[in-house]
Amino acid sequence: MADSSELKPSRLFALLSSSGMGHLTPFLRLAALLTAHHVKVTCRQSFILFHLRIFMPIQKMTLFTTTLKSPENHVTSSLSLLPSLSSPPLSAPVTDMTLTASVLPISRAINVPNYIFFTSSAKMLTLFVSFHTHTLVGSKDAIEMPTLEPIPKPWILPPLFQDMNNFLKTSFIENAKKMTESDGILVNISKTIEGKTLAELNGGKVIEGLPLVIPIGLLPLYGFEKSQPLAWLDDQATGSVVDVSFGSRTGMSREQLRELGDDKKVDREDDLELSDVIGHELMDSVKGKGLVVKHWLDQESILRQSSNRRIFDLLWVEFILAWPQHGDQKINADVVERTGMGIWVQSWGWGGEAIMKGEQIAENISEMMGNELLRIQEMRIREEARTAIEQGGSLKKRLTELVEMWKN
Ligand code: G50
Repeated sequence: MADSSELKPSRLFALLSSSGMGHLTPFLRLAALLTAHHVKVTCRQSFILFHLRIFMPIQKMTLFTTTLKSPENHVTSSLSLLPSLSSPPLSAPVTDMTLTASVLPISRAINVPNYIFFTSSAKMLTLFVSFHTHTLVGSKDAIEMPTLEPIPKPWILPPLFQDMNNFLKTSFIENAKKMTESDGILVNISKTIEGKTLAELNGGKVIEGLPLVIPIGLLPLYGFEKSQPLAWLDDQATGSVVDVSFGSRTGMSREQLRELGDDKKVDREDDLELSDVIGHELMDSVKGKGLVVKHWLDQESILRQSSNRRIFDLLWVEFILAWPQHGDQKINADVVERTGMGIWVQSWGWGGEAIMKGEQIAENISEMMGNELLRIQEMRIREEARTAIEQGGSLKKRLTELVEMWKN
């Protein structure tokens, strides 16, 4: 326990996330951990939705793209106001990688160090920071990385193959080039999971002049992340429940949900009835067998509650059957597979590219569940993450060091 003199926050950290649960969730987890260090943390998303509704044709874009296009208005104003308004004073903003080019000049102007939180894998970071030095033109099937294994072209986010009129591509390149000017890059990953890639990044092998890449993962869940228990789960037999999560952004096509016609993107059509999104047929067919839930569910609480009653210290499901939908997800799926946290069936392609039969999905799930090697590796990673967040563990130490550095 801290003595009372330490309880008054002495410093303020501003965490600025991009939109999308894949960004906001790790940011909130980091914020929750930092508050244990007797500092004040302010955490915001980089825009306010109802502001944007006035100016942007939001129905035609995903929230992620909308945010990419609007940082100047929102992020920068909140960041530049902080030092004059805040007490305690602002020590260091920690900002999302998608905001790098817009926030770094402000941090320089107000004379505070700026850390970037890269909310993806270290492997994706290697692609991100070095992409502008590679060419995608030509017949090669992969982009060669200086010392790492080449990254196959089909793994690269499709917008990066477009010309420079594509906004995601230009922002990707602009933000990546600015990374070298930041004071450090945090990644929600551990040395056990991506030690080699982290060493390459920090050894100057990927790109020169990159600041220190600091692994702060795997970040544990914060308390208020947990959702309400589902009564339905209590009645299911041991080992009989498969958790299928569609993520926060990409809706599965109707075909993929067995009958289904149009593509529906949940973040654009939140106001639709559940049966309109996934179809009456599916709703009927799961009756008595399964449960379809429209609202946000926390996987960890579901799994903790689910019939096999294993104790889950962290977010993880036992294994991940990765099915990348877009963006950085194929590169992350490769990390999942290589480290033995799960499997990735590459031939399934991006979400929506092909319709996968239920049997194929089931086959892969059973194969994964029966794989002893996966089980051993998964236990190793889980154990490492648990000791890292315990008192005196490596994650605690690393965060303490960081906070001390930021305070000085
Ligand atoms: C979230 C998302 C779609 C998407 C990505 C997401 C990325 C991340 C890489 O994170 O690809 C990225 C970094 C900086 C940038 C653009 C993209 O300016 O919903 O594609």
